[in-house]
Amino acid sequence: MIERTRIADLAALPDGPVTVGGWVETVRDQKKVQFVVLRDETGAVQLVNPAVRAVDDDADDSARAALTTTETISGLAHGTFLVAQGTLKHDERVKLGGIEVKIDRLDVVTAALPETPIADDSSLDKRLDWRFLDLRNRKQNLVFRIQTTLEHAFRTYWVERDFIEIHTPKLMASASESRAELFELPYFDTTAYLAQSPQNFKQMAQPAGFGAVFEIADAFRADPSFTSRHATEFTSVDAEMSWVESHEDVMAMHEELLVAGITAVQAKYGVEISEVFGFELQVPTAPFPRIPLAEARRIVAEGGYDIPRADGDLDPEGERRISAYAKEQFGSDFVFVTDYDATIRPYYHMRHEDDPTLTKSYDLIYNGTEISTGAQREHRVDVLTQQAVEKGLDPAELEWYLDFFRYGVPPHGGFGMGLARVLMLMLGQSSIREVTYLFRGPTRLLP
Ligand code: AMO
Repeated sequence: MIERTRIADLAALPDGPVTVGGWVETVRDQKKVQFVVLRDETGAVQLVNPAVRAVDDDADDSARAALTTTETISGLAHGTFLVAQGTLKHDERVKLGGIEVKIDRLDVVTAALPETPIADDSSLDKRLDWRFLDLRNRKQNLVFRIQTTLEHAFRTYWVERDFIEIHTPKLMASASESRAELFELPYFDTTAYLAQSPQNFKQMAQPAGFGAVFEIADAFRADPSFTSRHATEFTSVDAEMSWVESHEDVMAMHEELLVAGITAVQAKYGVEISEVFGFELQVPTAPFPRIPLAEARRIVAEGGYDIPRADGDLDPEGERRISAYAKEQFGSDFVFVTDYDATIRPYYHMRHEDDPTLTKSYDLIYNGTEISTGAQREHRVDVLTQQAVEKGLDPAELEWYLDFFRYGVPPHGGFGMGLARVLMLMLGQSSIREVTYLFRGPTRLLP
């Protein structure tokens, strides 16, 4: 490894020799002194160089080297990667972190082209065209450090409770959710479909005797829409567990998981989030409020908004309104909307014993937008088959899935949650494109 001190670690060092490496953020080339703001993955530091603009013919080697360094700095393009050796000095007057590095030697590693294709005010689409440059921004960098911590905390929560991590195939012989939004591809002499969700295979872990499982992996939806919350490929955070008595057990695990995740993010990045995003990240407290869908519809209607389909799901405006209600009434950024009508839920959701028109299911809404769907599953194969038929599905095509329920299976339930949606809503961003490493949508396959 090339030896260097990470910029964030400089502040803890005493004054003295250091080596730093990173890319050029800004250059201020004054007559007598030059300043370079150098950034690496941890932060930024000011490098300073007393400018040597000319030397006499009989100048010694060190004077000539100083001239070369000055000329190099004058020619530095934004984005150039370099390594600088120098002397660290703590100085309260330096705005950027109270430290600076006086350059002794500077080596350009790779020079950038002089014109940077994007600027801070470029459109989101343009920034995504140049995502590798866009990601150099402190804000984007922070998003992905937060994502790492969030996923790690989710995994830790599950691993500590003996959930098994699974990796289900993304090439499938049939649809995992509905036949809409399905990507189809040639597969030797047959057709394969990209998994819309690990739904079938995380359920398979129940008759397999795994008890409880989770997966964090890609899911694909051929969704032609251009909303701020839809992608054609997204990271789905999924869990499924045995022995649930109702969707209530799934919600209880789900809210604990989110509290654990956001607590970890707040502990590690709370200060930086308030610096960079300008707000205090709120750690939620469990239990989150639960509102049955029928009541949610009534609350939203009483608030003066008519959901387009009176017997349907909440539309985005309905979600915003029920979320605002939960915030106002319960002080909660999260709300579970429960007990969806069977007509608007998949056949595999279990229905209430006392009212088969309703499912034992929920959507989780966070700061105004749906982030997740969960449910207890129907594990009785005769009921499951009947529900599939009612939905117009051909049981013959589902035989491989129905087999999971024919050789003994415990009652079970779980949820799927879009990782980018959680991040977008946690960080108050306007689109999942901002918090997805490389977004995929109907018109975006590059980079
Ligand atoms: P559902 O279809 O509601 O449920 O998806 C679960 C969650 O996945 C995210 N999501 C998306 N994110 C970005 N772009 C998309 N096109 C997209 N589609 C879905 C959302 C959504 O809430 N099998 C069930 C889950 C379960 O019951 O376990 C399912 O897939 O955050």
